[in-house]
Amino acid sequence: MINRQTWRVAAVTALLWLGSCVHAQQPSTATVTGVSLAASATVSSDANGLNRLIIRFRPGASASPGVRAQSADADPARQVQDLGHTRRPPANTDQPVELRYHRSVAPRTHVALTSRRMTRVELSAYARELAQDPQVASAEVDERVTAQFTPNDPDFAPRQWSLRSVASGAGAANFTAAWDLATGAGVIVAILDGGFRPHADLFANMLAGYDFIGADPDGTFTTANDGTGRDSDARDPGDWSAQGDCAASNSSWHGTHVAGIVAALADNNLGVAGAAFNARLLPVRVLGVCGGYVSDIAAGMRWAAGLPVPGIPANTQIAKVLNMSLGRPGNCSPTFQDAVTEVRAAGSVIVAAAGNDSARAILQPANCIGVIGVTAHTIDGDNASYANIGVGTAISAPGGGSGAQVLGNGAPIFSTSNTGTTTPELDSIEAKRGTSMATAHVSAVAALMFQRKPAITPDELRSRLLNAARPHPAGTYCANLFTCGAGLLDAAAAVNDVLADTAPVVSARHAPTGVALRGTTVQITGSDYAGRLGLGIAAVSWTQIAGATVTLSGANTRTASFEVPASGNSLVFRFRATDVNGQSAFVDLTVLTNNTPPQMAEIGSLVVAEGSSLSFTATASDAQGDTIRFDVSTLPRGATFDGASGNFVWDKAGPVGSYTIGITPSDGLLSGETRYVGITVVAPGSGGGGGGVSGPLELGALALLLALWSGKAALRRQRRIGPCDRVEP
Ligand SMILES: [Ca+2]
Ligand SMILES: [Ca+2]
Ligand SMILES: [Ca+2]
Repeated sequence: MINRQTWRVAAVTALLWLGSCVHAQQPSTATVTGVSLAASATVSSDANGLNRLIIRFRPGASASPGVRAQSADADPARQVQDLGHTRRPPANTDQPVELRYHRSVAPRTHVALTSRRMTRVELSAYARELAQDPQVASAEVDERVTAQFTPNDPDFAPRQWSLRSVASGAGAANFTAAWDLATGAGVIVAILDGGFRPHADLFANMLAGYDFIGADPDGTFTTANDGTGRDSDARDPGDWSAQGDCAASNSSWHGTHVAGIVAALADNNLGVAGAAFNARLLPVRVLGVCGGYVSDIAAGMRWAAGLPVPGIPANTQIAKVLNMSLGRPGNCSPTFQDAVTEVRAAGSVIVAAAGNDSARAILQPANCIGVIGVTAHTIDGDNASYANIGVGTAISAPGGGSGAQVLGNGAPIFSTSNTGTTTPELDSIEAKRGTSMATAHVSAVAALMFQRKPAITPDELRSRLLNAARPHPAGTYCANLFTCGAGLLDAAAAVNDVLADTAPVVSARHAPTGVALRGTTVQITGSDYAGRLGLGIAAVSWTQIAGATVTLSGANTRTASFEVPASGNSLVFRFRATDVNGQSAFVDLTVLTNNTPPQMAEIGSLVVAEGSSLSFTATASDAQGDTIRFDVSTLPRGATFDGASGNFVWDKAGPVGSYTIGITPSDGLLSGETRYVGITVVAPGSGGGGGGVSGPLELGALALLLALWSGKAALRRQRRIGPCDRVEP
């Protein structure tokens, strides 16, 4: 163990030593505090101003107009100086700036210094101006490269693929490159979840939170499981349950796991590294046994953001980021939407999980207007097999597991947990997979962004976060789907987007707000501003990207309008703003029409003889006539199910036994109630009907059991919100 750690320190030293060649740091001081040194060096050089540019001249470019050099022998000093005379910085023209040659990188590529130091914004603008010159192929700020911080936590290197660069997998979120710029310092992230354990790799980052779980309607504390109602103790007593309102399960320690992804202690030679390891965590306990209530969760959201909740002491440790790795099916409840709107108005952002039902509709509150809804992808960057996608998904982040298209190795997400199966026992590091885990990664990036720009608004953060996402990789499930969000989370790109501030910032609204009524006119309005270069927006546009086609009036202005069509459940429009430099950003706006989920017909219980074939077709109706798609769970081996037609085929049923499959209809926005189909495979000749299908009455007991189960599941969906993870088997 000691040998291994010694080797790790040596490796980090070597990396920083290499880095020191670039930015002249003493390796002896860089070894221990690599991250703070790298970050502070970047800040101080910015503060003093920047003056280095790399200019690549085109072949044949010459020092003097009219003289065409035939080789790369043009005098670079003269070439650079002349360029400086013809191209001036766009701003502050009253302060003359000279360009002078510094050194060469390649025959036509030279480092030039400006006579005056500039801010990053000014120098970037000047580089753009230089690049406009016909003699110049490219011009860029000569950026400082720093050694990338590698924490010494023993689980970091072997397990935490999601935090590393794409060299670790196309789905990695590139936190290591971001850590030289931000680590979440000074930012509070609220974890609305099951509470926390005082894990040794987590506790130092924990603030005193609050337990929002009140008594159950019958006056007991079954949900809370701590014998008390709302109080200042946000510790997690365990959420194990016997078969009851929900399926029997061991304690999940879900809140502790999610919190560790965001801000476990890093570089402490223990466990994992958090993605925003210098952020502080505010535990807001809202999930207990079998989940939690919308009312408690909404109260916890308000409290976390510093808004008053009657009967609860005011929270002075205001969270700028609310992590909500939880959800339930259905339209965003008015209670949730009100909380979301108020929290955003107070300046905090809300990140929520799309859900793990393999469905084509995302859960609430992820689907509430203003929430950053997060689906999950695998190490390969493919949408995870369990992850919900659908209208309202903003972005995808690492959740682990197998892919919908690319099976992959199933690599999970490791984080802080506990060994107890019921009550808490020992600290541990455990693997989970889910959109819960993906959500925590996005919350961490939001914390990094807040650190570098504390005044960033929820709209700007969303715009930059999505603008910085990497495209879904070719060949993955989401490659050509708009319902998977903007792309894959990229922490370094998002922080750099905040710092460079060159991309436009966009947001969009519709009026009237809420559900759009058929036949009425709805206005959609985009807001935009150019980055700090201040060169202005050149063009804006509205286009429709999904839903029944409408005619847009004013599509090339900020406010467009359309008439709500008679069919379809949602319309999605894209607002794009392009600045005079050609940089653009877009935001997708979803307008929901009054919609109800599809209703699937009961199929009941079926009996088939082993080796015979069994087939049936799921059918469902939708009040709006929406296209219905079916998602299936626990398909028996060898059986197939077509989600578009609802056709189930099992050519050679077997082996003998009982099987249950769940089928969930979706209209692309809302999922209907899951129907369970019981299939009993019997030995041939034992009364199974020789391959035929028996009626439900022949297996009355089984049908009754299934009905009870279905009823219990429906009860849970009505009452409770569940976490969005899957425990590693
Ligand atoms: Ca309590
Ligand atoms: Ca650690
Ligand atoms: Ca519908």
